[in-house]
Amino acid sequence: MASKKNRSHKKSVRVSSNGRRSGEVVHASDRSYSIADYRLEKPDFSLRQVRNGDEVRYEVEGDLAAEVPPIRESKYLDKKQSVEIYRWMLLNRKMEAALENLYKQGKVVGGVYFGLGQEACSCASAYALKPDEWLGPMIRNQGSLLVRGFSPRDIMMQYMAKAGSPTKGRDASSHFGDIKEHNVVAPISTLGDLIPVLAGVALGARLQGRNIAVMTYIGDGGQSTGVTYEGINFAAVQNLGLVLFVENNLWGYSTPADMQFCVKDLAERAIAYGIPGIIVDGTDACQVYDAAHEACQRARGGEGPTFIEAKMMRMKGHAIHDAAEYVPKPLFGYWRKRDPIARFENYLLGKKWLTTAENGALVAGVDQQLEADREFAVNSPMPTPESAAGGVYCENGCHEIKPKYALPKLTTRTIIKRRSEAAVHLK
Ligand SMILES: Cc1ncc(C[n+]2csc(CCOP(=O)(O)OP(=O)(O)O)c2C)c(N)n1
Ligand SMILES: [Mg+2]
Repeated sequence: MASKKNRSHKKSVRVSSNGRRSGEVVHASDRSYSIADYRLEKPDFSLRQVRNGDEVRYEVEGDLAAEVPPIRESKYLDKKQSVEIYRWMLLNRKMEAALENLYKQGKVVGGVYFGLGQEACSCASAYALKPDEWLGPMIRNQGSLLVRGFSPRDIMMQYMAKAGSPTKGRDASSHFGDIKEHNVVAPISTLGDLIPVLAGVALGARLQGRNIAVMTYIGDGGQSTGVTYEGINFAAVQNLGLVLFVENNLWGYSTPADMQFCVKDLAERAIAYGIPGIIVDGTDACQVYDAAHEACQRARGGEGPTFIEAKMMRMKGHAIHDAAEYVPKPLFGYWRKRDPIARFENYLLGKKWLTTAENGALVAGVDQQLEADREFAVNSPMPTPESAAGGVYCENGCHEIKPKYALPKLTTRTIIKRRSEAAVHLK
């Protein structure tokens, strides 16, 4: 991985406060950073924009007939864990199918965003966190929310703006979290803004004497924002336990990744931050989990952030209103063959970690749970008009933020004392 070399490179060069280097000189030829790549195949195609008068369309070029690779054996997952992840992925997919139906029945207020094709990335990554660690999901990470303990019922009620939903009907989309039980920071729509927030959570935990892993996500489009750079850089220089999944699903709205950035792999950007970068096949739950687990372990050991690029394809439009007509059809065919759930299911059956009968029972259990949650959510009440006036200002001390792990090691008094000592020293 890139990190060790980067860090030793940092040590060998003295940099003065004005940025001038002194001492040992590092030649470009000495730089031998590398990015770990866990994939068993490297898709080889690119998109080209074709203009015909006012009409703009994309054409795909490359090898779309390649065989689907096997799932890469996990170094860490046992049978029970693997089956659990598989179940989360199924729940994720089937819950989104239920949401789509609810939308078509006119029961959803607002839009619906799907993570179709990205279930392995959401579920296997969040599965690597410990319960008292933190997650900041984005819109496609409903699977991560399920793994963190939100129920399909919570999510369905949220989309239908029901009184019992996490935001009590105030938001009809994914803007909810829970800082008390699930340790989930609500998604921030302004792309990239979650990254410094999660870095801040890791910093807060450190001030309380704990190195924890904090995980968040950004897309191939969103990673171009300035705050993405600021957030990762902050985490890097502060050595904070940020685990960042860059979900390269090949599209940001209707912009193909090929028109969003020029680097071959987004993970290469890790080199510029001086942190480890890893590439995984985002449709392979084992690769996603292994990379997430290793990054979490680094975070817990105080070794700083990790940048993980997960490659896959967004298998629907940006949201339910977008039919994704601009995506060349052969691309869907290619990625459908790499469906993360079907691949993982075949892997588990082939390994005899799941029998056909067990699989049938598991699928039926997921269907049953979803049907019960859907019924509950559909039949639960909308908020009363009067309730709109409540919950705006603090009514019961809920704004009080208590330390999660311990009291900060540095008290205000110590900081003031140190500052005044420093001031004396300067005089
Ligand atoms: C700073 C900022 N710019 C633009 C937007 C509008 N916007 C919302 S989602 C989106 C596309 C994001 O694409 P990507 O990051 O690849 O994520 P994906 O939708 O593929 O998961 C854009 C441009 C925004 N929310 N924030
Ligand atoms: Mg994208």
